[in-house]
Amino acid sequence: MKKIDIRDYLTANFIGRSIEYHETITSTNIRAKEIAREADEGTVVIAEEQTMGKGRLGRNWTSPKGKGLWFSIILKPKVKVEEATKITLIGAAAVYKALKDMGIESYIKWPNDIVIDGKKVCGILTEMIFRDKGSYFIIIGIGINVNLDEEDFNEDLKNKATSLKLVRRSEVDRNKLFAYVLNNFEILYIPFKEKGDIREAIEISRERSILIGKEVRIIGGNREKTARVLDIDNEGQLIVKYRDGKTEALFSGEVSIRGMEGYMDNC
Ligand code: BT5
Repeated sequence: MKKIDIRDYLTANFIGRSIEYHETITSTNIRAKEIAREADEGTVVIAEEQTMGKGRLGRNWTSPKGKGLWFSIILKPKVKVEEATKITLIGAAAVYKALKDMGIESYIKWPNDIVIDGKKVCGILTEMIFRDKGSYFIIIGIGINVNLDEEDFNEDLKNKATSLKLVRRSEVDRNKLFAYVLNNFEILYIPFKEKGDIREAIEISRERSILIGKEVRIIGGNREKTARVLDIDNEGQLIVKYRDGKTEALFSGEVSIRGMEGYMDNC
């Protein structure tokens, strides 16, 4: 199996300039948290395989060996902590743009999924580490199903997940895609790091949204409600309208969005 080598493609100045590579690891997010304090901003931890890959809210992330891109970026922005959660949208927009650079069209399912043919091909997990005096680091973990085969997905995932290889019917160059994600991430991240400006990522998330205009189920805590998705606002919140006519702006941390029948059946 070829080790990750992105020297030919990386144009970013600080994102991905330092990479910690592992054959196997529990979770790149866990490892990134361990080294965040000493690491330079933009340091990336990547692994061929994760044995305890993490999704949001304690869920699992399937990460078979050598077939995906499972990595975490360490970030140290100076913006207010309330702004920091929006970084997930920068990750989503960067993956969308990188796939486009590879000639692959995709959609963004707010706040943290990339979707092709109605199935999830990438998930993003943003975590924060709080330090003294209100300072913090961010770990943005990105998992992309690059060359996974049908048999890499268990029964539960088969109808809601796919890989680039399954969509394209041929292998996709992991090195190129990895570098393209890092390059695009840096371009979108710089205005955010400097002035909290996330407009371009929001615009992309809106333009490529698979949710806007759809009827969805909103799952949060023990509640499940049906609503129509109206928009993504300039703060990166999802604006929904319930059947009783009330509208609400949802923050990314609090909910999961599903199609009426399954993951994103009505797309
Ligand atoms: C996510 O959570 O989508 C965040 C996934 C983040 C993974 C990266 S890999 C590098 C870094 N290190 C980590 O440990 N994590 C990050 P969520 O929205 O909660 O979705 C999780 C759900 O997606 C699971 O409950 C499954 O239903 C589904 N799932 C699990 N593995 C999948 C895969 N490989 N492809 C598509 N769907 C998957």
